[in-house]
Amino acid sequence: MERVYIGLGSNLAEPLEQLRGALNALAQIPQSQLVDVSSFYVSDPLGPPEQPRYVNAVAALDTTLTPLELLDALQAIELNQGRQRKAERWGPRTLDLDILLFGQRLLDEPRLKVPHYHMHARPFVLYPLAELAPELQLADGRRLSELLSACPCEGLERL
Ligand code: PH2
Ligand code: MG
Ligand code: MG
Repeated sequence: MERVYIGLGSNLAEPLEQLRGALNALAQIPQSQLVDVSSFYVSDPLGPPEQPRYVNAVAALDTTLTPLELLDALQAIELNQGRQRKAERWGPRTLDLDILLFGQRLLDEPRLKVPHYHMHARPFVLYPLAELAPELQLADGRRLSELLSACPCEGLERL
């Protein structure tokens, strides 16, 4: 079993319902157990500013799936909830499920980089993650507590 942290985000089509649906779906992934979920947060969009605010959360999942098997399962959930892949970088989306951390693995594959790129600078990832694992140390040696103190809690509201 490996402990995986997954970032959830939505800013289209009833974001709260999108996250609730995603959590139900995460609980059904084979060879896996959904073990914890953070509070939900409303966050200012990172990227193009003319898009709605996001709802974000982080979930902890224990799994014996491989990283790419889990990625396939997460992308299937995104598609099932109406995700459309658009060219615009960081544009609005119905549901985004990102593998943030996968045990103590460091992955650099075309489809998957772990730890998730830029997570160290995103308050809507770090603050919910810290609810679940305040003492966390990333596989690359960085401590979550250090990342948090360098990442102001701007534009983030806990629901
Ligand atoms: N996701 C993005 C781009 N911008 N902004 C917020 N606040 N929350 C997100 O989850 C988010 C974003 C691309 O994945
Ligand atoms: Mg994302
Ligand atoms: Mg994504």
